[in-house]
Amino acid sequence: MATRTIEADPYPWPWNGALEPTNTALVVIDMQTDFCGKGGYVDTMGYDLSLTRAPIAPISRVLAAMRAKGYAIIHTREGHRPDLSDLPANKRWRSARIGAEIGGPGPCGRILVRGEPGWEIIPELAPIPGEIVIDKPGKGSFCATDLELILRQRGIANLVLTGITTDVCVHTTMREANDRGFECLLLEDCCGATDHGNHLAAIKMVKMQGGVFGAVGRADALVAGLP
Ligand code: C5J
Repeated sequence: MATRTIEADPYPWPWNGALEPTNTALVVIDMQTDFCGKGGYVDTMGYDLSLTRAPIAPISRVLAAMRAKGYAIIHTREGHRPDLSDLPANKRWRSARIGAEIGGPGPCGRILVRGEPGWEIIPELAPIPGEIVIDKPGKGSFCATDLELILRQRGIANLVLTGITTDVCVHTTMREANDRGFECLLLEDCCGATDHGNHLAAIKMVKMQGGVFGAVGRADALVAGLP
């Protein structure tokens, strides 16, 4: 089998050169209005939306390239049931303390509640028919979801990770995936955090110890190297 890798740091990715449309998925994490749109959760907390909106254009390019080549595309959405039965009391309390109570009313409907306008994936990156959408109550995409089952059924070994926020949901997902044996590539320009220093620190953490959670690449290198 031909060896195919993508330019990445600290090693050409994936580790074994086994990059194929059939064994690799793109994961687009939480590109919802609540995290990058006016009136959403992150905006209500007072963070700079330009930081979480910066990855929209690079993700669009990666999405188009991977769709065209037949790769599996997986979108995730963080959110809770309307009755809030899956919302831990401490998560609700912390969000209330900062003035953006999960489940409470906001300009985009009830904050981080499934079915509300703020919870929807932004139109620029909306899933198309046939793509997988994972609804998750937490930060990681594997906790309380069927993501692992779906990946194993499809024979997916490699995950390209994009989305927001770098230091929270993207990092938690990368750590969960890495511990399960998936080979992860985080695209740094396809991620963003509510604090730029945290974004940079999260990228640096991946690259420690020879790639402790996988490797870090960029959208253009991925698109250029995709088989
Ligand atoms: C956060 C996320 N930051 N999608 N969620 O609460 O990273």
